[in-house]
Amino acid sequence: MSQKDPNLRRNAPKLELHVPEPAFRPGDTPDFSGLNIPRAGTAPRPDTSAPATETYPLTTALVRVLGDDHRAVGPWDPKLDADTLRTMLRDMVTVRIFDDRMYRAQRQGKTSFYMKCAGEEAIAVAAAAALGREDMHFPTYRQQGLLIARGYPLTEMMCQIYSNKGDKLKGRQLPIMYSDKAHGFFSISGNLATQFPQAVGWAMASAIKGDSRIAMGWVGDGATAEGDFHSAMTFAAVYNVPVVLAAVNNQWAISSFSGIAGAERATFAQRAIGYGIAGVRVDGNDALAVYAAVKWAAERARSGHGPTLIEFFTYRAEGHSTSDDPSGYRPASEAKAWPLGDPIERLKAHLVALGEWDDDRHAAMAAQADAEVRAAQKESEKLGILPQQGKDDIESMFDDVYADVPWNLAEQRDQAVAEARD
Ligand SMILES: Cc1ncc(C[n+]2csc(CCOP(=O)(O)OP(=O)(O)O)c2C)c(N)n1
Ligand SMILES: [Mg+2]
Repeated sequence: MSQKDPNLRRNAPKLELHVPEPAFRPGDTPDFSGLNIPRAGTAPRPDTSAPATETYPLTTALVRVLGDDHRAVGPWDPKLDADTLRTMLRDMVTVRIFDDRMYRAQRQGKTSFYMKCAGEEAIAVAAAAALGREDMHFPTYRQQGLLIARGYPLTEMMCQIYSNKGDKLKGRQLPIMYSDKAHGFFSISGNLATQFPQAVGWAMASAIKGDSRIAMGWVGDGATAEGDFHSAMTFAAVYNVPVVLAAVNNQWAISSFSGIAGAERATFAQRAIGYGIAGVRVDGNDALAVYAAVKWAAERARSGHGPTLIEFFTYRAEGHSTSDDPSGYRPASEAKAWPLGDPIERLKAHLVALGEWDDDRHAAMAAQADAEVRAAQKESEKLGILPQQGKDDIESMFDDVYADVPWNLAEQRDQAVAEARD
């Protein structure tokens, strides 16, 4: 810039940008003592018909039900019976075992890819329990708990992961990108945040048809920075759409920390208020709080009081996927230092405190879940694993795309089949 440039104001302070940096990097000792964690039972529970603006205090608070003594406390206590709590615990344990086995299957070369939800099991499992079976989820890749809690066969999930002969999606989707309409599980899209406008659109259609089913859309903290998040929030507010919108804030988007998506400035739940939408911030490692918040938002949606944005505050305890190594960008001890604990241990301790559970019953339940997962794995592996995938049915790549295969694709197909034969 030349000194004669009239835009150069020599005495004015230089403009600067702020580039967010996570508090801890590899080698640092993570310290979460500065984190504001309100006591369980202290967040108010407004009526489900309350105006959206009245939920503002809930967007900076943290809805927590399970206290340090493992008892349920406060107005958000959903007062679930012991059988429901045990079912949620079993589903969460199954998710974790399933994740561990599929992670290992990837390391053994049986599949190309897998994604765990370690530390986040309570969110999908309790949300599945709180919503009706007929309601529709628009999930991301970290809500496998929805399918498991809805009783979707584990073998079907594994066949999809192995892209084998039992894969209903015929290898057309990345492993773990399930789809099953009958279980209210919309096809997972790898394009982040598409889940929000799709859930809003589906819920609008449900209302237009005079139906009573609602939708629940899911995104991560990183995905809230996508344009789709904002256009969906606008549509949801304008048409008072019967939808529950979940932002799972596990604080990481692969190697980017949540500050890059705006978390240093405001909570993700706070954004709701700017759109005129109800917002709630929830301890995502507290299965009872997750259940209560989803139930509240669903009731609000069903009774014509519109959408809710729920931020589930949690921590991604392991890598983003099998392709990721988090030790390159955060301290290895960070997950252990995370103060909101392990959602499975917390729900287990609650049941024990109620006198409805003990270590022996827990071990027996976990052993049974493990046996179910192993049996499903054996069954699905009979239908093929990655190294066995040959070129023998290469022509199937062209199926189910066009009703009448265009001549140029038919030509390519025949050429590919001929080459595979050689
Ligand atoms: C539109 C789009 N941009 C980028 C990506 C690549 N990508 C896949 S997952 C991911 C991180 C998402 O983080 P977050 O939304 O916090 O969800 P989390 O993985 O933590 O559950 C990114 C950047 C993508 N799939 N789609
Ligand atoms: Mg994230």
